[in-house]
Amino acid sequence: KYHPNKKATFVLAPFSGGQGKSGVEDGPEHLIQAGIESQIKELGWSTQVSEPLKNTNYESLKNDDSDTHGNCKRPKIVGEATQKVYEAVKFAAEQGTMPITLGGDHSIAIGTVAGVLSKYPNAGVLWIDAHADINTPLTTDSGNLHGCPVSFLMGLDRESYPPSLQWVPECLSTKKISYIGLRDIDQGEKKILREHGISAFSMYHVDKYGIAKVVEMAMAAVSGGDKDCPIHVSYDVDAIDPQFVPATGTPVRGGLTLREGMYIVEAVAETGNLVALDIVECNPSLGTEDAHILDTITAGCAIGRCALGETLL
Ligand code: Z70
Ligand code: MN
Ligand code: MN
Ligand code: MN
Repeated sequence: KYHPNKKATFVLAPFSGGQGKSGVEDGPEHLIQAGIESQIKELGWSTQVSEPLKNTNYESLKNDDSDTHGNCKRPKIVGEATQKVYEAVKFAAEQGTMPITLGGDHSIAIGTVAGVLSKYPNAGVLWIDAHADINTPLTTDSGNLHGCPVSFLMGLDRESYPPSLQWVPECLSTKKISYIGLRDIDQGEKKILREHGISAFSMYHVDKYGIAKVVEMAMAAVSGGDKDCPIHVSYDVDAIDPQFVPATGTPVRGGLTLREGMYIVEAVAETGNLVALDIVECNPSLGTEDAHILDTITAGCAIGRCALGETLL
């Protein structure tokens, strides 16, 4: 529906400043090396590559201990990098292409979601993750900004934002997001989810209803009755169980099977309403053997292919 011409833009976001572990900045290169772009071309898409963080030096700036604001770690580089990703995703969407952003840690979704919503203001967001990533600068214990992107997009606790993130538009309504795969949520986050009545399907719901029903309910929740509602999928690979996706910063046992993880994006692809995809938190440095890295990267590629229609007949 939204992409009859099948044009996609790979937005590379090799950024790790939203959390402490290095290596996640190598995710985009590994996914490209593994052939994600050529695989999607084989599905009939034409592709281009955008590198908004090229010639930046965030990995060395990561060691600047003075870059803090309250409890938040590295707000300056997160603010700068996400703004660059925002411009690139916005431009790709305005050109009528599907932005496929390869992370990097999940803080970059501040840029991707804001960019997509500037082109499609009524888009719904499916946040596929073991974590809710909805801490605010006031609730975060870790200070890691990859645990906070959703709250910045919603403008929660706005008065607490570091100056470098005040550019973020308050663009995401609490009614336009639904989570799938949750199983590791902080107390402060639970309170936010409850108080705002945010749609969320944990692993408990996946077991109770099955993945097909959960995806149907999540899409209905963000679409508000509009069968043509554009959908942005922000996919943290740690939603999938670490037995399939071990090389990620915060593995949590009891996750989605690889097939359940693929089904989610297959079902979105089937609607024709997908307008953007993020694949984040692949960290090749955290594989303790080569098979861990291969499994993780090939799962990332599979998510991309399924979202762009591989398994539709
Ligand atoms: C925790 C925090 C998180 C990913 C960890 C964890 C957040 N709620 N997200 N790994 N991908 O630090 O705020
Ligand atoms: Mn590196
Ligand atoms: Mn996560
Ligand atoms: Mn995440």
